[in-house]
Amino acid sequence: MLTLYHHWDSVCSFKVRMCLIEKNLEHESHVVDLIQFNNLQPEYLALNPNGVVPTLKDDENIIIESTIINEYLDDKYNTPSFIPADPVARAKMRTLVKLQDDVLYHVQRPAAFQLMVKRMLTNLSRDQIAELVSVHPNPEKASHFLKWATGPVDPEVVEEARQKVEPVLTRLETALDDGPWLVGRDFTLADMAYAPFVNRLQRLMFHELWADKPRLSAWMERLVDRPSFTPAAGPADQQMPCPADDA
Ligand SMILES: N[C@@H](CCC(=O)N[C@@H](CS)C(=O)NCC(=O)O)C(=O)O
Repeated sequence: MLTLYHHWDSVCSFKVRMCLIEKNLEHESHVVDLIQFNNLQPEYLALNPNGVVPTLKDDENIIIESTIINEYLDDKYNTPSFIPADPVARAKMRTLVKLQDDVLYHVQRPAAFQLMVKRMLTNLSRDQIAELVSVHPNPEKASHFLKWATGPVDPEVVEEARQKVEPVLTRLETALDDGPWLVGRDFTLADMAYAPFVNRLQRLMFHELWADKPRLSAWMERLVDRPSFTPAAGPADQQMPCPADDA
C-alpha cells in the first residue's frame, strides 16, 4: 500500500503525484497542510526529519525527497518506466533533474513566497510566524518565512527571482533541441520534475521568460495537455491565490 504525504500547492508534491498518475499507481493521499505548519508537528517530523513534503510510505518503508521518490517508484514499479535505458540519456535526465532540485526550486521560491505564500499568512503576526517556524529542522527555510512571507510585497525580490529563473529556462530551451521531450523522444522523470514549475511560473505570470523560447513554449503546451498534468496539479480550490488570478 502506497501513501503519499503531500500538500496540494507544493511543487515537490506535484512532481511525485504526476509520477504516481503516469504509472497508474493507486495510493492513499494524506494532506500535510503547510499553511498550518503541520509539517513541523512531531508526528510528521518522525516520518520526514527535514520537515518538508512530500514523503512516500510504501508499506513500512519511508522514502523522502521528491527526486528519490520518483526514482524509487520507477525502480520498484517499472512498467511503464520513465528512466531511459541508454546510459547517456539517463545521465542527461539526471543532470536536468538536478538542475531543477539545486537551482530552479530555490530561485523561484522567493517570488512564490512574496506573491503567493504571503497571501495565505495574513492572519498571523510576524511573531506568531517566528514562533511556529522556530522548530523547523532547517533554520534557513525557517528564515524564509520571516524574510519573504511577512510585510508588504517586495518587487525587488520578485524581480531578482525572475532574473535567476531565466538561465534555467535557457538550459531547457537548449535541451529541447533534441525534443520533443527534455531528453529526446521519450517523456521521462526530467519532464515530470519541471511540470510543477510550468504551473508555478504561469501562475506567477512570468510569461515573458518563455516568449522568445519557441521550443520551450511548445513543450510547456505538450506537458499541460498530458492527461496526468491537471490531476497532478490538484483541485483548483486547494491552490494558493496568485498573480494569474488577479490578471
Ligand atoms: N528537496 C526536497 C524539497 C522539499 C520541500 O522543500 N518541500 C516544500 C514544498 S515544495 C516544503 O515542504 N516546504 C515547507 C517548508 O519548507 O517549511 C524535495 O524535493 O522533496
